[in-house]
Amino acid sequence: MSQADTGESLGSLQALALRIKTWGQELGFQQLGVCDTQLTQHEQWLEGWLADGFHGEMAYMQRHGTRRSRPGELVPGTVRVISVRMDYLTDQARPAAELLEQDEEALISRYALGRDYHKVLRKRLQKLASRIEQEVGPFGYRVFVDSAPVLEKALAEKAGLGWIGKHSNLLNRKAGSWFFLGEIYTDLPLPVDEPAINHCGDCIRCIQACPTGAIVAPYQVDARRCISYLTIELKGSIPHELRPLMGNRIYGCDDCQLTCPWNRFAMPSPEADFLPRHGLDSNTLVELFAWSEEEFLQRTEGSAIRRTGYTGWLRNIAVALGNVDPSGSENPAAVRVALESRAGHPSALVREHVEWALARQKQGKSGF
Ligand code: B12
Ligand code: SF4
Ligand code: SF4
Repeated sequence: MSQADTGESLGSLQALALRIKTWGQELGFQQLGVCDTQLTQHEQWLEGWLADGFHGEMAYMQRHGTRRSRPGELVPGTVRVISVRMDYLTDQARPAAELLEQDEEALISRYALGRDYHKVLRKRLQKLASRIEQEVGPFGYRVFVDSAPVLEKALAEKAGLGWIGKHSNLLNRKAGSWFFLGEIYTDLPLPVDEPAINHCGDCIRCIQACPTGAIVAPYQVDARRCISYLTIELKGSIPHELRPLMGNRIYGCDDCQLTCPWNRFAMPSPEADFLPRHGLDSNTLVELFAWSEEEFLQRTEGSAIRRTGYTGWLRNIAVALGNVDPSGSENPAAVRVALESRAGHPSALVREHVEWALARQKQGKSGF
């Protein structure tokens, strides 16, 4: 290839990268960046995290060996990753800070109030890939959102979308951290973007705010203590010592993000798909505990909440009901009656958590 050809193809790849950014915005992504596939340092951190057992029962985190940290091993031929961000914060939900103050209300993390993000992002990423294909012809690519062995935050940091904060989420000076990530692995040698710079400084607010002490060191989350893991990923019994610390958080947890100063700059998402469904931002624990399995399946259709399953859902709410302070409750009998109504549930997991919750309620004021 002559020098002129090389210059020309570089120029056209640069122009293509700019056009991809514009198409990304048109498809509803707030940001898009490109990085190479070199993740050596992150691979070491991932290995350390696994060696410490911080993944708990998430066997899928270690199942794929180095394919998670080496994009070219997962999809041969990959030389670049197009990383995207889609914001999910809504200003039409009851504020989490308000719900945290009211222990009889159910607190569902912000990301799970609306439609399952996997579906929303995957569809748009596929459209973006098809748009690129129209322009350049057939090319090698695969789209990912969360479900595959991909180090999404590390790639997004490299692609300039933000930095991995001490709570281990990706955050951005202009947008905070209330966003999802997705990627296109590709064989197009696009020009790469500048990695983002870390702006956590001396701040340790997220570490201090974590109710269960899950951020065991800056940038290191022991998932086994994280309420998000306990309420979503863990299939069995929730460790007794952590239950009282979970409060009314029944699906996921946002405390480390709620306290982060950079989230002052987060903007509400324009996506109607992420608006709260079925009043999930404003139900009492007693109301949700009364849902039958059919109601659960119907009201969580197309929602990420399905992941925890009906028994997981009841398990989580039982813990939260146990955590209602009877001396501060207007109707402590309603909490007890709700728990007793499930005391004979066919699932041993549910029964065990209900028993624990009833015992805690009986302790009365002294238990809180
Ligand atoms: C497993 C997982 C979890 C687990 C474990 C969390 C974790 N920190 O790993 C659990 C169930 C706890 C979880 C919870 C949540 N998750 Co999650 N989760 C994932 C998943 C599938 C993999 C993450 C991963 O690779 N972990 C492996 C470990 C090693 O990574 P890490 O802890 O982030 O550590 C990195 C850095 O901290 C750094 N590092 C590690 N040690 C050290 C040491 C030093 C000194 C330094 C400098 C750096 C450093 O390197 C590591 C590798 O990059 C991703 C999707 C994906 N495929 O990437 C979504 C993902 C990370 N989750 C997401 C979300 C939204 C959440 C929750 C906010 C949901 C909620 N509200 O409940 C919480 C946040 C909890 C938290 N503080 O992390 C989003 C995050 C978006 C964003 N803005 O960053 C993702 C990207 C999904 C998506 N597609 O949008 N999650
Ligand atoms: S999501 Fe909640 S429990 Fe998990 S690290 Fe953040 S504050 Fe701690
Ligand atoms: S709360 Fe502070 S330390 Fe934690 S991620 Fe935000 S800026 Fe970084």
